[in-house]
Amino acid sequence: MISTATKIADFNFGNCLMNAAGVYCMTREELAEIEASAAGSFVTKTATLEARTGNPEPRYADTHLGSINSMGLPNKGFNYYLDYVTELQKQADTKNHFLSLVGMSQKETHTILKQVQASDYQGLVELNLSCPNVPGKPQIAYDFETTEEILSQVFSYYKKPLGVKLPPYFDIVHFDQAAAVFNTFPLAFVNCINSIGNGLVVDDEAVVIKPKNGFGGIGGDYVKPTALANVHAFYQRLNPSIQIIGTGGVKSGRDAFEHILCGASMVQIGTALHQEGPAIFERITKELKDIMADKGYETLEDFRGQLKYMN
Ligand code: RRO
Repeated sequence: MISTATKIADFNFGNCLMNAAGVYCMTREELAEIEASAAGSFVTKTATLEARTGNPEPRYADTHLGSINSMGLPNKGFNYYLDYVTELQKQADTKNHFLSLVGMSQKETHTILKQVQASDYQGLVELNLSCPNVPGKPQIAYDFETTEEILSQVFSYYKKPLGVKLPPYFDIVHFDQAAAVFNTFPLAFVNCINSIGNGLVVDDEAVVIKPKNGFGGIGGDYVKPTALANVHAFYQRLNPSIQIIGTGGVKSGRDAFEHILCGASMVQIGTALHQEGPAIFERITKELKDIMADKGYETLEDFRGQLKYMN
């Protein structure tokens, strides 16, 4: 029997595939569609203390090789999502879930996380340190000092399982520096990668999204090599207790296989899910199982992190 089951911290998942935050996760209706699909879990849209409308439309565009977005953190406020995952948690046959959160300031991040700590929710939290699209707010995880400060404060009161969503890094020294920071905290996971921030797509003579004069986060085929590099760089550097979630450029079983080979314990799908809908989970699960069967692998542990180098 070939299985794509996996585990993050103490949470079991029947399948390693799920949505990436931002896609199919803004409303309960969308989340319920992922819950009912072959996905092993869902993550909610990154939520702030208060609801936000986000940036002006059009703010997402599909392109030949992927997507560009500058959504600007639209969400229904963290209580909307906290209530939903807490409600689901009470159901007997429920999956385990991820609640994605960040404040519009450090103070707000702590206000939110203190409320989650005090709540009945016992599931996983993903702290988004990498939103590229809020004008005037840099991606937190590119500033290692601030990242360290936030995480030190968070772990002084937050005792439930928590991971971080990271932006892509592009330099070996930055992989080393980032991993050194993350290794000092009891993180359950890091999720690599968020979209590649502030790309620009041009159609004829114009930008394709309205906010920020067309600048936005890039996803899809463009980002897979960067995503794999980040997954593997952190797999090589992080304490084994910190697991890796691989996100970026997954639209086939082969792409998911490569993320796992590079060290991912769970694999998220963003752009391709937006383009294909929740039926994608069944297709990619089958494709991944077919590859595993061809290679004689029965579980993800048989090949996770086993990327081969040249001598
Ligand atoms: O809402 C967004 O604009 C957004 C977020 Br919070 C994020 O983390 N990544 C992204 O590509 N878009």
